[in-house]
Amino acid sequence: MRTQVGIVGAGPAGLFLAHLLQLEGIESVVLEAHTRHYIENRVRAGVLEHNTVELMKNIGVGDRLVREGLIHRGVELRFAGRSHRIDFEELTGRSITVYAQQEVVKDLVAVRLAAPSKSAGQILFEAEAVKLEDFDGNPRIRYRHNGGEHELRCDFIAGCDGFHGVARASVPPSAISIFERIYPFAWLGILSQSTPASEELIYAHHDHGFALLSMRSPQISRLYLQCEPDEDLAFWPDSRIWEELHTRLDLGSELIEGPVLQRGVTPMRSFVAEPLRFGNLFLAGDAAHIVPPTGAKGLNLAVADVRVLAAGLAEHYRHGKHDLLDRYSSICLRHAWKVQRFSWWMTSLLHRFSGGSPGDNAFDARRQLAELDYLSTSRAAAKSLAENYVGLDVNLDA
Ligand code: RFL
Ligand code: PHB
Repeated sequence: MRTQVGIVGAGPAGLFLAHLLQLEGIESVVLEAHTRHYIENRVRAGVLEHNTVELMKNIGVGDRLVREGLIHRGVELRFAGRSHRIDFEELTGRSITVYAQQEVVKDLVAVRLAAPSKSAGQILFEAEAVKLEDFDGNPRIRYRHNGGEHELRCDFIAGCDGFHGVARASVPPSAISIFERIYPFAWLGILSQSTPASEELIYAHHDHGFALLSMRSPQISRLYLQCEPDEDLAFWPDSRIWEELHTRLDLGSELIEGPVLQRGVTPMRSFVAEPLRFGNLFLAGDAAHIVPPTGAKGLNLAVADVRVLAAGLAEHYRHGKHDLLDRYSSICLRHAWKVQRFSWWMTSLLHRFSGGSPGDNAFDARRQLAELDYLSTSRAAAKSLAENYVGLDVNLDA
C-alpha cells in the first residue's frame, strides 16, 4: 500500500491531522493499534481551548460540540477556606469548552470514514505499527493487521502514536534529546453519575492534597484527587473517595455523590523530546511531549502541533516549498515549552509536596498560599493564568 502521509495513531493528533490533510487534498492512511470501540470510549481529557474549538468549527466537525459542549467563562480556585474566581472572559475575551476527548475522537472518526474517496477515508483499526524504516529516504511503516505483516509506503510519516508508541522509539537515541520531570504524585480520577456541584471547574488546594471538580455533562461529574504514584485502587472504595472529595473540595451538601462509572490513576509527568523532525518523520502530540494534566493542555497541544504540520505539508504539496516543514520542530517546541511551563506551574501551585524535609514541605505550602493570595488580588497575575488557560496562540515566526 502507498499513500502520501502515513499516520501512526488515531488519537486526537492523528485524526485531526488526517482531516486537515484531507481538506488540503492530501492523501493519508491512519494506522491504529486498537479497535474503533476502544478509542471512542477511552476516558481522558475534557477541556478544549478557544483555538481548538474554533478549529473544530472551521473544519466542519463542530456541530455536536456547539450543541453539547459546555462553555466555561471562568474557573474557581479554592484554598485556605476561601474561593476565588478567575474570570477568563473579562480578562482575555476568550472562554474554554468542556467536551470530552472521546467525543472529539468520535466526531473525527465519523468525518474520516464518511470521506468520499476510499483513500481519503482510510483508518485501519487493529493495525499496529511495529517498525518505521528509512524515514530519511523513502519511508515505510511495517504493521500487523488481520494476522499478517504489511508495509505502508509513504512520502512522510506522522508519529501520532502517543507516549508509548513506536515512532519516537524508532529514532536512534543519539539523535534525540529528552527533557523530563516525574512528579511524586498521581491523580485518582472518577466519572460519577451525579449533577456537578458547580457550573465551573474548581481547582482546590488542601492540606490533604489537590482536588479538582470537573464535569462531562449536566448529569455527569468528573472528579480528581491527588494520590500516590503507585496508588492501589483496592484501597479506595467509593466511600473513601467521596469522603476525601468532601474534605478537599469543601462544598458541603452541594457535592452530590453518585454511582462511580469509571475510575483510574494517572501518573504525572512533564516530558519533551527534541527535535520533532527526523528526515521525513515528524513527531506530534503525546509522542513528542507530555504535560501533567493540571493545566488541561495535552489534547490542545497535540492539535497545535498537527495544525503546523498540516500547513507545512500543504505548502510542500501545493507549492513545493519546505520552509514551514523545516521550521516545524522549532515552531512547535517554542509553543510546547510555554505550555510545559504553565502546566508545571499549575501543578506546583496546587499539589501537596511531601517528599522534602518537613521544613521544605512547610515552606512550599506557605509559598503556594501566598501565590494563590496573589492570584486573587492581582489582576496581572490572574490575567497571566487566564491567558495561558484559554490557550496561547502558536507563533509561526520561530
Ligand atoms: P493519544 O491520544 O495517546 O493517541 C495515540 C494513539 O496511537 C495509538 N498507537 C498506535 N497505533 C498504531 N501502532 C502503534 N504502534 C501505536 N502505538 C500507539 C494509540 O492506541 C492511540 O489511539 O495521543 P495524541 O493523539 O497525541 O493525543 C494526546 C491526548 O490524548 C492527551 O494529551 C490528553 O488526553 C491529555 N489530557 C488532557 N488534555 C487536555 O488538553 N485537556 C484535558 O482536560 C486533559 N485532561 C488528559 C487529561 C489526560 C489524562 N490521562 C488519562 C492521561 C486528563 C487525564 C486523566
Ligand atoms: C477533565 O475534565 O478531565 C479535566 C479538567 C481540567 C484539568 C484536567 C482534566 O486540568
